[in-house]
Amino acid sequence: MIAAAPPADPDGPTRGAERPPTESSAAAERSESRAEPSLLRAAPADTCYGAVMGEVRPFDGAPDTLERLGYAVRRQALAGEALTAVQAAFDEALAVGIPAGVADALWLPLQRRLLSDRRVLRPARGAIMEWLSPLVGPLVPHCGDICRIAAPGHATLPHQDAYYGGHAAALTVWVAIEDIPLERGPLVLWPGSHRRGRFVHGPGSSGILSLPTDVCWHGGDLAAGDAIVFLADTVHATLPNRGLTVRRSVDYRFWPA
Ligand SMILES: O=C(O)CCC(=O)C(=O)O
Repeated sequence: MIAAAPPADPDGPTRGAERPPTESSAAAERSESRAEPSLLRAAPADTCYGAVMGEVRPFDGAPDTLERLGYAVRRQALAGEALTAVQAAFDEALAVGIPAGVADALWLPLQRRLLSDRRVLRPARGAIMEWLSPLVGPLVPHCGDICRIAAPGHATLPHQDAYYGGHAAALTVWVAIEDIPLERGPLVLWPGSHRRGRFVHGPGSSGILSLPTDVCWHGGDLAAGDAIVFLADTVHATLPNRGLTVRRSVDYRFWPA
């Protein structure tokens, strides 16, 4: 099995986000993450590529594909000061160290601490809503926004956000906070999957139990600030991060107002 992160955890801990880790707090976080393995799960890097089977074809870049394909891409949805502010907040959070891989003891505690870090999430939300509202109508922020650091070797398994408590009408917006070429594990989506009903998901964050092996995914290299909006029933996943360092992204959830 490949590593998977749950797509939405509104209760993601922010506790301790501003306190420097001590040896005892690091030990406590290590045992906490052992106690709740479903928050994030890692698998050996050599099992990567098992989750996203089939081929990955380039995104359809038209602005109006949300209804038809279940997703739409907006290049440079985040730019300038908003992007710089998010990048700076990530840098600050990662000042304690950058996890080298899924087996690095630093990764899960750091990801847990960052999960819903408002310093990272807040600067970009307005810019994202400015782009999205003309496309889909008025929106209100929904719970479950997440700051992600995907360690080398990590991939998120195919799933539908609606399964994890999201309402079918909710929208997710996933934003690359740095350049994320295919080998660094960007988001990929199964176009049209939002019309195939709800798939059976496994326990925890194990994702969809059974997918056709010939799914044609849509994906591609992303640049810092590129955003993808998708419906709660659109099946999505990430490719494994085969890079040498963490990949940074944020994802937001919205309701139609
Ligand atoms: O970034 C990831 O690893 C997964 C993102 C995801 O599944 C989501 O935003 O719903």
